[in-house]
Formats: sequence, structure tokens, C-alpha cells
Amino acid sequence: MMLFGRLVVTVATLVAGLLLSVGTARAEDGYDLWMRYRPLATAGATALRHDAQSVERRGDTATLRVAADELRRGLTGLSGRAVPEGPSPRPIVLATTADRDVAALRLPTATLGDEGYSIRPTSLGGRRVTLVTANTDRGVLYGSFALLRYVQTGGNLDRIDLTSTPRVKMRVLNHWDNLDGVVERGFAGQSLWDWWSLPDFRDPRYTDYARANASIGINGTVLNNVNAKVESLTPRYIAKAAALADIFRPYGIRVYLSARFSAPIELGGLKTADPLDPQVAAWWKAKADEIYRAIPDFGGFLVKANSEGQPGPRDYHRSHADGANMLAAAVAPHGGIVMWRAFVYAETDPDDRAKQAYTEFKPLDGKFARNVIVQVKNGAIDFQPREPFHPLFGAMPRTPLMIEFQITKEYLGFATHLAYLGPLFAETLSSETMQAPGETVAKVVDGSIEGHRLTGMAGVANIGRDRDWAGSTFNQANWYAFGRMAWDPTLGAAPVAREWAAMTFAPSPAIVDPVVRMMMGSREAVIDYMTPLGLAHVMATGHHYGPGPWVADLKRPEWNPVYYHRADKAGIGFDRTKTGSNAVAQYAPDLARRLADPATTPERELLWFHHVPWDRRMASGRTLWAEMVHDYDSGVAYVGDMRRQWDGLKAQVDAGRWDKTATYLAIQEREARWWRDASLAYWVSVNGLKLPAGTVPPEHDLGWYESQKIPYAPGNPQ
Ligand code: BDP
Repeated sequence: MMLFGRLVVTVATLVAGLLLSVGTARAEDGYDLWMRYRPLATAGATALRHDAQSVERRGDTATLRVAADELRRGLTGLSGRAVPEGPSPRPIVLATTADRDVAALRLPTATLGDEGYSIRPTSLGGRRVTLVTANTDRGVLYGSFALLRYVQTGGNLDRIDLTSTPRVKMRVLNHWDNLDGVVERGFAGQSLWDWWSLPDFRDPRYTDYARANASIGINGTVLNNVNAKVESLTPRYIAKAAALADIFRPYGIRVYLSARFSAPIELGGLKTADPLDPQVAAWWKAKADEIYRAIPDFGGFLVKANSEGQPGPRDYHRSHADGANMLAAAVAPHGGIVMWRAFVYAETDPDDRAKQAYTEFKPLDGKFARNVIVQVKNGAIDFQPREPFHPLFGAMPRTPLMIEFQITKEYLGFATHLAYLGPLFAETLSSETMQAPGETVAKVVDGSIEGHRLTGMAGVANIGRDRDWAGSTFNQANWYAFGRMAWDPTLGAAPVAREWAAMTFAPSPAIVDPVVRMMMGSREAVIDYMTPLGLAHVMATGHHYGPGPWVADLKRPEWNPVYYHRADKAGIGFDRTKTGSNAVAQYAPDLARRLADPATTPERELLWFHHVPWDRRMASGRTLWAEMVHDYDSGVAYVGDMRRQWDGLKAQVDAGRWDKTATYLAIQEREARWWRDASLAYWVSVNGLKLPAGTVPPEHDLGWYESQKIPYAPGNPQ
């Protein structure tokens, strides 16, 4: 089935398409993501229409075939002229550097590695061509998507000159998808994987998923939840995973599985899962061999161990390195790797939760096998709207660390709130660790300072069966930004937003500018109305939707919002200096010193590191209390502004996507107010202060907010 429009465009549809690209476009449902390929009125697209261009593929691998198909589909759609495959006077040539004619050009292709590409107009065998070349066919595929992006964002092929090599090796989505179809923390419907009908039914959607990922450079996918069910490792499910791997392979995407550490007991009938037990190691080795028989390019395992009830090596008094290395030995003969998560904290450990991962992993630096990479969340708690970067970055120079972001917005208003995460990714990646000169988190992640070749970035996917994949049009931008920034962590949030907006709507400043303006401040607005000034984890219990700063009755202390904000009559915030948990000491000495003093701590992280009095003077001249109120109000106001900007775009966006976004923005404004009002009502009950003059009081009393229940919120594991 042809899902993205027909290849052969008739004159009638062409004319209609061109008209539509100017006026209000026909209703869309977002399925096409940023690969809409609608006719453009740009000079680049006009040139494409007039040049007798074709797509010429040198070679016949599955990857080159999908690259050529994508280019033809895309350029046909964008130009409104059917672009054929085969030779022509001015072709776009797809060829690896092994091609004789390309080799004769002696291009500087060594730096392209095995995924980079180079695109330029050149003369090849006596003809003027646009050459898309790379050392591998995967590189050519990425180049083909880059060429499309270039045209989609307004470029003209006559002037194209693009060279790019990914800075990070593994760019991986983590699906928290359960085998029953529920996606943990998923807000875009059921799991994309219909495990029931696999491996027989190969839903065309799986191919579109692969296309979308390849278009932004994602080259790996972990199919199942980190809270893993053991059945994923049974022959029945391995066959299902293999079917997906077959579909993804031409797109350069490897499949990985989350592995349940106790599988040797549950599936193997062994008495133990002790990583140092030879029988356990042998079981995993045989299991890995079995998987590789079905999936020869299987990527490896992702493991959540000894965290939130998951089994792990600590159950046998072994270290995380013992566990990881045992699994690594099982996949090593096949070239596989193990991604071992550092997201660990224990109810038996009374220490600050923010310190526990570092305490456990730092001493293991240098103790991991060569094919292990430790996966560290961007911050030390849990995907909050803002967290300071995780202190493990830069602190384990002898161990490859991959960063894990959450693309799905568990703590940022689910799918209904608009929050562009590019600034969150960029903020963490550009943070200076101060562990080594010039070291940023990005430079730890890309291995450049510590000299690691195994590098990676993981994103917890926001994808489900919703027609628009991500639950809303603007959530698609977070998937997009993750892929682009994993390819190059230095890209910057705004340029990525511009690309996305141009491709998702149209490459015209009239729409790109306001859309990017909305996006760029949107995550800060969420911080303002949920967790201003370094607050964290004040969300309602379980589903984490809506405010719950008053919650104090949960089993584990570190599950309670009061544990995080520590508000009392005197002040608010978590003292992580020497007089408190001393978590600051986990950072490099110079940074630790800076963070130990409220005066030199960035205000945006103030309450993360310090318990400060309500009347503390802030840079603005306001008291802390007045500043908080001000932030809540700005957050709500920003959403109002987004609504107005979106209203102004009605004529330029198709009705389907415009309407849904407008409705979601209205929900967001209502809920931003709810967050503000509930938070203020609660803080007042703690600090006994008056609201600053002119402040609109909360709509209801605290009891009302406390009594709000949200049953059946999506994504909540029961
Ligand atoms: C938290 C989620 C939980 C995940 C956990 C994890 O609430 O559902 O299982 O992270 O990352 O954010 O393992």
C-alpha cells in the first residue's frame, strides 16, 4: 500500500496541490510526520520541476533501493513532477565511494566513517549530476534524507553542498512497550508493535516507522520495556522481534531487547541468576546464540537491574559490573553490546536519592567489559522538567556512558501540553562538567574527550498507534529533535525547531517564525507553572499528571513530593550542600564549590540544591516567594500567548492539525492555571504568607485541589 501519496502525480492533482500549498491545505492527520512531501512553491522545488531530473542508483542493495525509492517519492511530491528512476541528463546519483567513477573524484571521504555522507553537484562520467555519496549504503540513505530535508526547508539543489558524519554511534529509541500493548508512560495510544499478529502480519506502519527514524539518523530501537517481561526472550517472541528486525534492516536500524536479569531462573529453570555462576553465564550465552540465529545483526541487551523492584546482580551481592560483564560476554562473539542502566536507587538506602546512582557506579569506573555502555539519565532524579546534569557525566572517564532522555513527556504534561524538548536536550548536552578542560556533557557522550568509540544517546520513545504517532503534532518535534541531536549534539534547539517547522508546515518565515517562537519558550513555560526555580517531582502520585506537592503518605520516602521540596515555614528547597545531603560534592570540585553557595548557584536550579528562606532576595529584586508567584504566572501567560499565536496561523495550517493543536492548547492553558492555583494554595498553607499585591488568588481552596483524582490516566503501570 502506498501510504505517503501516489508516485505518479497527475496534472490535476499537481495543480490542486500547488494551490493548496499556498492556501489552507486539506485536512491532515499528522501521519506523514515531517515527511509530508507536499508540493512546494520554493525556487528549489520549481527548479526540480523544470530540470529533467531522475534518481540513479549505483548498486542493488536493499538499503540503496529504499534510499532511491524515498528520494523519488519525496522529490515527486515536493516538485509535483514524477521523478523517475534511472539515468537522465541531470540525475541525482546515489553511489558509495566504492563506485569507480566516484572513487576517481578523490573526494575527502575518510572522515565520513560508516554513516556519514557527502552531497554536491559534480561532474561524473562526463555528466552534471548531484552526487549523494558515502562509504556505505547506510550513509547514502542518510544522505538521501538530508537531500530531501534540504529541499523541504527551502534549499536549491544547484547549490547543495552538505557533508555530515554522526558524532554519536548509537542513536537509539527505548520503547517502554509491554507485550500486552500497553506503553508505560506512553501517551500516544497502544504500542506500535502488534505482538499478537507478529511475525506474520507486517503492518506497513512498521516500514513508515523505520523511514521516519532513518530520516533523522536513529539507528537502533529497543523494542520492549525496561521493566522487562521474561517472555520477550522466548522463541515465540524472538521470532516476532526478528520480523521487525527484517523490516528495519534496510533502514540501518538494529533491534535490541530489554533483558530481565532473572530469566535464567524463570525460563531456564536454574536455581539462581548469579552472574558469577557458570551455569547462568552458559544460559545467557546459549540465549544470545539463539537470538543471533534469528537476528544476525541483533544490537544487544538493555538492562534495568536492581531498581524499582527489578532483579539484578545485587540480589547475589555482585556488582553492576559483574552483571553487565556476564551479559556482555554472551553477546560479544556476535558483536553485540550491553546497555546497562545507572538508574538505580533503593528504598533501603536512606541517602538522598539524587546521590545513589553515582555512589553505586562511580567506584565501578574501568571495571566494565569493552562492549558495555552505561546508560545514565540526563539528571540524577527522573526526567523532571528541569534537572541539573547527572554528576556521573565526566566522573567515569574509563567507562563509556550513554545519555538517556525521555522523549515522552511523563512529567511535562503528557501529550496534551506543548513542550518542545530541544532546549532541555541542549541545556544538558551543553552543560560544562568542569571535570576536564572544555568538557561538556555532549563531549562525554560523543566520546571525544575521554576517547571512547562506543558512544550513544537513548530516548524513551513517545510513539504509539495514534494516527499522528506521538499524540500531537508538536510532540513529533521531540522525536525529531532527539534524532537530530543524537546525530549531532551541538546542533542547537532553535535550528532543529526551524527545520522541523519548515518540514511539518511549510518553509516560509510566515509560519516557521511564529511556530519556532512558540516552541522555544514552551518547555520553560512548563517549568514555570509546574516546577519553578529548581523544584522537582511535585507531581501527583503514580501517573504524575497534575500537581501533588502536598503528597506525603507514600511508602517510600523518595516517592513523596514533600521529600523533594522540603517546604516549611522557614523556607523551601532540598539542601544538597554539606549541611544537607552534600550531593554537590559529586560534581567536579570547582562546580561543587559554586553549587555549594546559593549566591553562585544558577537561580533556575536554586531549590534543587538549597533550602532557602521565603524572603530571600532574588536577582530580580523580588523575594523568593514573589519570584515563585511571578514564575507561575508567566508560565500560564506563555500558554495564553501560544494560543494567540496559533490562532493567527489558522489560515496557514490544514484544519485537522490546526484544530487538534488549538484544542490541546486550550487544555494546556486550563491545566497550567490548575497547576499554578494548586501550587500557590499549598505553599500558602505551608508558609503562611500573603500573596504579593495584585496576585489573582487561587480559584479554589487547597482541599479542593487535594481532592482531585485522575483515574485511568494513560501510561501508568498498574
Ligand atoms: C520513571 C518511570 C517509570 C520507569 C522508570 C525507569 O516513572 O515508569 O520505569 O522511570 O526509567 O520515570 O526505569
